[in-house]
Amino acid sequence: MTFRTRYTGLIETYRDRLPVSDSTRIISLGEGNTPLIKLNNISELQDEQINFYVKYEGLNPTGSFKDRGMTMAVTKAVEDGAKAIICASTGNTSAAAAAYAARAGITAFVLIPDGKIAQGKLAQAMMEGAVVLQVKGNFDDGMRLVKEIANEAPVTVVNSINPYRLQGQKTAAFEIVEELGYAPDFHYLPVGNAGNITAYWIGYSEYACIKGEQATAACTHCNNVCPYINEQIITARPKMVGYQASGSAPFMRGEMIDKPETVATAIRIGYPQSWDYAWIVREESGGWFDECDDSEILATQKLLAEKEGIFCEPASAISVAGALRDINLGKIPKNSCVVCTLTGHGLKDPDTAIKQSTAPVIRVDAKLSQVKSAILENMIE
Ligand code: AN7
Repeated sequence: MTFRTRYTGLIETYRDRLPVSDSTRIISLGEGNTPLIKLNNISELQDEQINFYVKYEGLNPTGSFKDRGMTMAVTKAVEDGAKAIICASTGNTSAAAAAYAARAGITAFVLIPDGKIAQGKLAQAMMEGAVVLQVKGNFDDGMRLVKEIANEAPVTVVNSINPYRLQGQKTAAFEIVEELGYAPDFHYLPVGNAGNITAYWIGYSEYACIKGEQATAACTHCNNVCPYINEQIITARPKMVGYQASGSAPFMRGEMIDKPETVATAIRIGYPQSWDYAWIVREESGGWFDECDDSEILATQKLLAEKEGIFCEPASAISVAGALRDINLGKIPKNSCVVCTLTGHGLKDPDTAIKQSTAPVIRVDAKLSQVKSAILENMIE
């Protein structure tokens, strides 16, 4: 019997492609290495013969893709001697920041929008010992304050304007390529600040890069010339497709918006921090931006749970909602390979899930006869 090597996180796995040295103390919770699940049961996909996968990032240690960026950002903050980190967050970044700060033994300050953060995320930040500041305003107000306070207090910002975040997050693209053996034709993501779509593009571009050439104009890590590359692993990169919630869709409006609204609170963002990068990604990849309304988001969240047993949070479902719509519209050629990132776990937001569940919970007396009749009445033919 050969035993498997213990998986110790994405920095160890990709250390030759990340800005760490042999003496760096790595702050990790075993993030990354998430499953790429092929969807089988959704009928559109069978009809159109699409090879359709979801990258289930909800299975990271704190339940979202933010862990990939946070292991890197907190590792570097600690290496640089930081005693405290700070972020504004719609919820998932704060949960990840709190966890990795706890792991490192430093303080996390998190600014969250008033009343618009899913319960699971708040519970995480509180349990993990973050100092939670509930700002009377939205994410964009919090982000503005974080940028201002960084000049006034000894705190390291770990929002995705911290370039180490995107370096950690690019590893999701590496994992996909390594499992498929090639890059997908299309990659769909929810877009809030547009950090993640940029990070995936950097990842795919590094794997497609020839030594000494510019990987992508979005690559800030190594002055656009990546020193780590000695092998071109893929020759084609995907078209990157970013979906926004209709009430929070600055990329569709072509300008920042002041009062973003959506049930998908994770992406309730009007001033995306990676605005310029995201346009570069669209341009270089030949992809596009589009939007879905809240009812489409929730219907797809439910579809994924009911048909495939995959429970993601509302913001994550928008990637699949968009891809299914584009497939129905004939935008995706037959036999294409499509990957959608499911950015966060459904357990993050139990309230929204329960509110939209139509199936009644059947109350019974603790009697065999009642359980039996409930079963017989509800058997699916
Ligand atoms: C589940 O936590 O911005 O486009 O403060 O939590 O990289 O911003 C969360 C973003 C998608 C959007 N899906 O990613 C935060 C925060 C989920 C998210 C996004 C977020 P970006």
